[in-house]
Amino acid sequence: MRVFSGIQPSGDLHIGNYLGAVKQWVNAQSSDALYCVVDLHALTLQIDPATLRTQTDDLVAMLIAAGLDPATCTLFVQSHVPYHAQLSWLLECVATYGELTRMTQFKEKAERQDGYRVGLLTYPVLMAADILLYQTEQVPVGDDQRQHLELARDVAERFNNRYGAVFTVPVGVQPPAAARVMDLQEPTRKMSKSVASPLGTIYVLDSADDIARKIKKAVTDTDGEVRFDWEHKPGLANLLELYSGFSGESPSAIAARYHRYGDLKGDLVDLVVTELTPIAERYRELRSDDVALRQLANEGSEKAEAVARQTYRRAAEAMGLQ
Ligand code: AQP
Repeated sequence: MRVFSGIQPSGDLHIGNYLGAVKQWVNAQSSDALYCVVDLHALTLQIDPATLRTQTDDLVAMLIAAGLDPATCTLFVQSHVPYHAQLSWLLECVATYGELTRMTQFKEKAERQDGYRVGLLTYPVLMAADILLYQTEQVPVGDDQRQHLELARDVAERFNNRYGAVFTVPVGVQPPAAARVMDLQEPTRKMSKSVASPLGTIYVLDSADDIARKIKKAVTDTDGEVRFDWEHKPGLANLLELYSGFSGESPSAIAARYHRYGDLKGDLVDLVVTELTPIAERYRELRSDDVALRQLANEGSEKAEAVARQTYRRAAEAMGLQ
């Protein structure tokens, strides 16, 4: 089963990225799985060049620390493989303007800034290219990527109908729990790298004290009853989803074992700290050797490029490029 997914080096990894995406990637890793640090996507928002370079290294180290083994799967950096940008252009000539302006993330992000870049509008096409280049069957992603994935499927089908069967049509897969982790202070808003929310976001590299403080201050409600109910108790439901993401138990079964919010929060702190502490330790070791880290990423990029080249050539030829 060919698996592909990507993550932007646009800030520190938070537990939404970890549970929604990275933990699934670790579970699905095999010689047929490719995971990518999508640095081209990070250019859609303002980012200092030195920061982008550092954050790309940080993220490669973090993905390995979280459990990806570059000897098992292919771990690489998107801009090292030029076919992503090249296929993206071909697919921009298949996708429509109407499709892109309907993307919810585009509308939300464009609203937050004046003079947004064209890349903010077209980046779902680049994401389609990322996926389709590898003849991907499954894309493990968080729930926020559903709409973009639907676009990748539509573009693949349209291309295949118009020019001949070149692309595998991928399906998205979400984890059973924590597919959309919400901000701990505003549980109706997604936990996010690009929106600063110091108490609402738990980072994988947070200290045990910070994790405890953030979970203990997480917004809940005043009725005091522990039950899993997204509509009426979003703060508590978010904590139960997090608990489920870390423990594997279902949110309702967890809720049934607790009578007090404080007890649930205390146990959740222990679970999160126990899982994240070794990842942070391993990350610091890996990050202390830049040369080895870049070597690993370069090896991954070579493996990825060999696959991408074949698909790109087939797509270009099908469209009439010589
Ligand atoms: N809150 C979340 N809960 C579950 N999964 C999430 N993901 C992101 N946020 C959550 C998943 O993480 C993967 C990588 O995401 P990304 O780096 O491509 O960036 P993003 O979706 O743009 O997430 P950010 O950076 O945290 O937030 P925004 O959008 O505000 O910039 C994806 O699989 C994503 O689904």
